[in-house]
Amino acid sequence: MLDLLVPSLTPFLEQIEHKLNKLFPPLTGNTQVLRESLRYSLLNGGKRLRALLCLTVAKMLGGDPSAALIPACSLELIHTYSLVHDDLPCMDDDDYRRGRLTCHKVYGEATALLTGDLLLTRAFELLAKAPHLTAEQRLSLITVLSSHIGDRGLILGQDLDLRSTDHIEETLSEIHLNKTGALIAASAEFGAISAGAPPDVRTLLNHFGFELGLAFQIMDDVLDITSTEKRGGSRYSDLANQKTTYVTLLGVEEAKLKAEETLAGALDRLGQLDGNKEELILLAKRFVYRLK
Ligand code: GRG
Repeated sequence: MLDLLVPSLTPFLEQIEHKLNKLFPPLTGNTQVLRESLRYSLLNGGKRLRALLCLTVAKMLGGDPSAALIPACSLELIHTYSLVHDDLPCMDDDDYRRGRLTCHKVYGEATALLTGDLLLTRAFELLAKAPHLTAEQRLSLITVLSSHIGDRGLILGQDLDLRSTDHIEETLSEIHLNKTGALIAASAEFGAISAGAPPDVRTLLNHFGFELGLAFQIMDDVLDITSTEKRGGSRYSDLANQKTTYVTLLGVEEAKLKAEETLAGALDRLGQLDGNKEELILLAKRFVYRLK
């Protein structure tokens, strides 16, 4: 198997988990149920790829790692919000996520809806109050995140996915770039903003993130068919839902090639940056090949 060990990954993962736990400790009283459902959804073994991407980019650009930690955590809140809502009966109607029952299966639909809303709201609150950053950086983070999850990003992607009736590659890549790529692009740009990088570097990392997100999603389609491991939902879930995927369009081998070419395109962009990019390159590969 690929040897893609990233030295900073374990300490970063520990910092992310520790901070998320500290931000959302167990509560009693009238917020108890909501807090339990939030903790159930957020603190349950996600790979934290978006947060890791933010921290790795910030490190690569020479930023203060403590400045990037809250932005990194806010990305995991948004990602979890999208998963909780995506699993609802009115969306993908999934019973399992990260190997256990989905939020609505445990807490009911209304609480799951509110849990997603809460994660979304608290993510922006965290950014508004993020320490070690200037007011301008906080505003940039909020602007980037809102534009990448709204109707020019994640929410648009989900809507296109729910509505799409044609089965062509162009539609599929538009869905993936918005639904998956936008938050990954925001994650890479978050690292750049936290490190105080100039606009051209932010833009380059944003484009890198979109392409990485597309590679990640194409590989997701491949792994849905080929993985022996039980992943987020269930194996063959795309097939069972009769969804158009890169595999149904291109076949497994071509789709895998497409994911690898797209990843190579993303990595090529990094050639325009100074500094040591090794850890970011390894993380991007781990991202696409879903290594823990
Ligand atoms: C409902 C507002 C709303 C948006 C839904 C992003 C999205 C749009 C839904 C999420 C479901 C989904 C299948 C997204 C595609 C991206 C993907 C493969 C997510 C899983 O990401 P991982 O592998 O998950 O990083 P972990 O569990 O490791 O965090």
